[in-house]
Amino acid sequence: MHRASYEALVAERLEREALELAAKRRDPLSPYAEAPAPFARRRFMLGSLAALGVGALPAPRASAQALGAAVHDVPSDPTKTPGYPLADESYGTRSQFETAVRRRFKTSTPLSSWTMTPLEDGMGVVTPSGLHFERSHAGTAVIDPAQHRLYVHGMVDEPRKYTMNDLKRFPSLSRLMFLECSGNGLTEWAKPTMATVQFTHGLTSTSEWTGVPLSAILNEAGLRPGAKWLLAEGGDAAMMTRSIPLAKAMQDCFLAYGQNGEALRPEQGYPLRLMVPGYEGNINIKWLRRIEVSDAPFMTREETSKYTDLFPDGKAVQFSLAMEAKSVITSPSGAMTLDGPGFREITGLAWSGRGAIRRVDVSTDGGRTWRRAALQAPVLPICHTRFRFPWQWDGREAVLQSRCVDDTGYVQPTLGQLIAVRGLNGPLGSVYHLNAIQSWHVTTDGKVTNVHDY
Ligand SMILES: Nc1nc2c(c(=O)[nH]1)N[C@H]1C(S)=C(S)[C@@H](COP(=O)(O)O)O[C@H]1N2
Ligand SMILES: [Mo]
Repeated sequence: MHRASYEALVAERLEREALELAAKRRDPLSPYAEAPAPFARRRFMLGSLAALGVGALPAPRASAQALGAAVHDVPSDPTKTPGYPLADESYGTRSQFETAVRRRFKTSTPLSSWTMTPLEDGMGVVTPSGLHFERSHAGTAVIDPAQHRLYVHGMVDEPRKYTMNDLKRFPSLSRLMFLECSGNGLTEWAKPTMATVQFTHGLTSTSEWTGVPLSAILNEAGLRPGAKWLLAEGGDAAMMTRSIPLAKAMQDCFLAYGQNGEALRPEQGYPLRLMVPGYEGNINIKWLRRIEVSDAPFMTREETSKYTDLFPDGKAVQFSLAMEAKSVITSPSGAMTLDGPGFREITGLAWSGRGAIRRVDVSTDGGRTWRRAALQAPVLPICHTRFRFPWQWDGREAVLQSRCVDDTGYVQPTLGQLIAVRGLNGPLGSVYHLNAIQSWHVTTDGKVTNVHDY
C-alpha cells in the first residue's frame, strides 16, 4: 500500500476511535464516563493556575517528599555497585523489600482454616497466585497429576474416565474471574470486629483461570433425558461434595488446570478444580475427581447442615449460590494512618456474581452524599473491578464508604438493610453472604478504623 494512503487510513481510524470514546464518555453509565464534575473543575483550576505560574495550591505531600528523596538519596554513582547476577535457571521471587502476605484466620485447627488475601496491598485486579486466599476443610491435598483421574458417571450414555492429558487435549478457555468464600466477612455482622480489610474482606481473590468447558465433557459422555443436577467431588481428605444445577454446568462452568499463566497452585486444587462462575466459593470444588449426573440435588453436608442461610422466621434457605454485588474501599482502609490532609486517591474493588459492575459511588460522609467513582478497565463480568476516586481530605473526621451497582441493576445494600432482611440469628449471628457497604472511619489525626455506620 502507498505510504500516504496508509497514513490516511491510520488517521481516519484514530479519529473514529476518538469519536467512539467521546460517545462512551457521554454515556453516564459507561465505565469510560467522565469524572464527576467537581473533580473535573478542580483539575481545570490546577491547570490554569499553573499556567499563570501561581503556586496557590499545595502540591500533594507524598509526591513532594518523593521528589526530594529522588534527588538526594540515590547513590551518586550507581555503576560502582552491580546488581546480583541472573541465575542460569530460576523461578522468580519478588523484591526482598516487599512483605505482603496472606494471613491465617485463627481457627482451632490449621487443617480446616482460611487464609486471607491482603487486599490493601493489591493493584489492578489480579491477585498474585501466592496471595490467593485459601479455604480448605482438610488441608492441602497432594495429588500427582500423572495418577489423577476424573470420573464422569450417573445419568450419562457412557461413563468416562479422563487423565489430565486427556483433559488438556480439549479446546481450552481462559477467564479472569473472582472467587469469594460465602463466609467472607462472617465476623462483621453484629459489630465491627476485624481491624484490616484483609480480615474483613480478604476471602476473595481474582485469577486468570484456564481449563476446559464442563459442557464439552458432559456432551462427550452424553446426558440422559431427565438429568438436572450433578455432583462434584473433591479428592481431598474432606471429600468435599456439592450439587450443581445442570443448566449452570452447561452454561459457563469449566474445569481449571491453569491459574495466572501456570498450573493451579496446590492450595487452589492442583491439578484440577471446578469453576462455577459467580457462585459461592464452596461449590468450586478443588482436587476434582468425580462428577455424577442425576435428576435431583444430592443434599450433601455442605448444602444442608452448612452453607444454608437462616432467616429471622426460623426457615433456612438452601442453594443461595450466586454471590451478590459487593464493593469495598481497600485504600485507605482499616489500620492505615493518613499522612496529613491534602490529595489522595481512594481506591477499592467491586464485584458481582451476577455480571459486570456498572457503577460505583463513593461517600466520604458516611453515606449522606455520594459521588461517582471511575471504573478502571478491564470491567469484566464476574471479576474484581477496580474503582478510583480523587479525594481532597480537609483534615476533618470522615466516614468512607463505597456502594456498587451491577448490570442487573442490583444495588449493594447498607448493613442495616441487609440485617432487616437476614436478621442476626444464624449460629454466630448470620454467617454467610454478607455483602453490605463497609465503613472506614477517619479521625482528625488520620487514623482509619473499621466501624458500623448505618
Ligand atoms: N475439595 C475441596 N474443594 C473446596 C474446598 C475444600 O475444602 N475441599 N473448599 C471450598 C471453599 S469453602 C472455598 S471458599 C473455595 C476456596 O478456594 P481457594 O482455596 O482456591 O481460594 O474452595 C472450595 N472448594
Ligand atoms: Mo468457603
